[in-house]
Amino acid sequence: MFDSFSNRISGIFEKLRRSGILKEEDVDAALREIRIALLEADVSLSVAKKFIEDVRANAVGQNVVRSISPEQMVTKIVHDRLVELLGPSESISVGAKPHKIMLVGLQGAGKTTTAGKLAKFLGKNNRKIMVTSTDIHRPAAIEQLRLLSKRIPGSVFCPPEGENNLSADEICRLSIKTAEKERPDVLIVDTAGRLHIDEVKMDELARTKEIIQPKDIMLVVDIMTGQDAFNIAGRFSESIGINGIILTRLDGDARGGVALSMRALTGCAIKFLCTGEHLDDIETFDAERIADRLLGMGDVVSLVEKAQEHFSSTEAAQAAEKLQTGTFTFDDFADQMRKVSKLGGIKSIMKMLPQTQQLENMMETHGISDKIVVRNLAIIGSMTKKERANHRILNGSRKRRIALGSGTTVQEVNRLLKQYEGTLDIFKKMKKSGGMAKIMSMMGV
Ligand SMILES: Nc1nc2c(ncn2[C@@H]2O[C@H](COP(=O)(O)OP(=O)(O)OP(=O)(O)O)[C@@H](O)[C@H]2O)c(=O)[nH]1
Ligand SMILES: [Mg+2]
Repeated sequence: MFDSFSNRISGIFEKLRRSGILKEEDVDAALREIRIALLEADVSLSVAKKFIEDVRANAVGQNVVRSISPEQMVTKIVHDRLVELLGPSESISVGAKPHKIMLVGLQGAGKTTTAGKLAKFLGKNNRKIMVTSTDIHRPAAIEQLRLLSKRIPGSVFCPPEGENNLSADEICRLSIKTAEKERPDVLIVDTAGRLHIDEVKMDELARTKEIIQPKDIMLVVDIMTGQDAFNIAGRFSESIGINGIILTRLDGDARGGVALSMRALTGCAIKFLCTGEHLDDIETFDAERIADRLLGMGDVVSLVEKAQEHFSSTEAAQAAEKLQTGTFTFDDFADQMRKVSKLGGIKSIMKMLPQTQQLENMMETHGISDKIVVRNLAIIGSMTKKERANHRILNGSRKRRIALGSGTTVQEVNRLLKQYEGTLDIFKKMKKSGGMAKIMSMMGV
């Protein structure tokens, strides 16, 4: 979502880098361009203006010295101001049992999906999670969340199956009663969405708030809403009070200005970012990290965090060792592909890395995409152990047998071979550029 903004900013810094000693007109020119980049990213005018003033004041105040590279200096100042603009990085700190969280927002903003994601996210460390939905308005809305919650082991769902005719208030009261019995660490309450903010909706939400007494009321906002997001936040804030915002659909092509302006315009902190439809597509809002991402430094930290959930450091060490010694087999390749899928797919990993465009082009050249991962796994599954250990023995007849066994074609088997070799190539290049080494070292390898 921040791609074009981030590319522009990197371009501006690149120019500064070439300019040697920092002169006032260089900074002025850079600031003008940053201002345009902010506006193009859909950041509101007042926020962009204030941002540039802050950066300028700081740049002047710092009395830039010749020994520091101008680009480093301005990057640092812009980075720090961005962190400030984005707001404090505070997600939810789970407090006294049960920590009650209520989700509100317009129709289709992603509340129910987010309730499932939050349940999974907060359910780590063996926390007991209870999930409830008061959405009696949309048919099957409660069922939608019940199905999501089934994927969170040990979670409790209210209302129980078969209790179909309860009012929103009754569901709230039943949830409180159930929570007293089940004693969950966290209770997540999903509510109904409406196309527009109206009195009836607000009344119902106010009653839900009254009965549940949530510690956190999170407004779920689709980033595609654009500038209107600020009005929505304002209205919900006035009517029932919110103390955090969760932005969804960051995987789309919205320009990101909403994320940049939200705190400044509403005074309300963003707590989570959602980046897809899967239960794992949620991350805590970390201003430092986003500022890094915006300034083209890549988001290695969040990649590492995600990776750590799926790879153990010994496994990573083994993979690195194999890649270095050239003994990375098809078995390892299949293993990596499965893990990449678990991490949210190739694209989501690429987004977090610096030099993404370059790497993406390489992936394209080598025909690597999430769609064919499944077919590739089938192809590898049809290979013998010997073939998996040494791809060089794959001759025409072996390829035909594998294609037949996996329900694919010889062309696809050939394509996989090319990809496999391409992957080795990419790893080699990443290693050279320091990217892989950095990731590996952060993973404790
Ligand atoms: N791409 C993408 N899709 C998302 C994201 N979050 C939710 N969705 C999708 O958006 C659609 C609506 O999501 P819901 O969670 O049902 O939205 P809701 O706010 O509960 O909707 P109502 O209950 O009708 O008000 C679903 O198809 C979700 O899969 C996200 O971060 N990225
Ligand atoms: Mg819903």
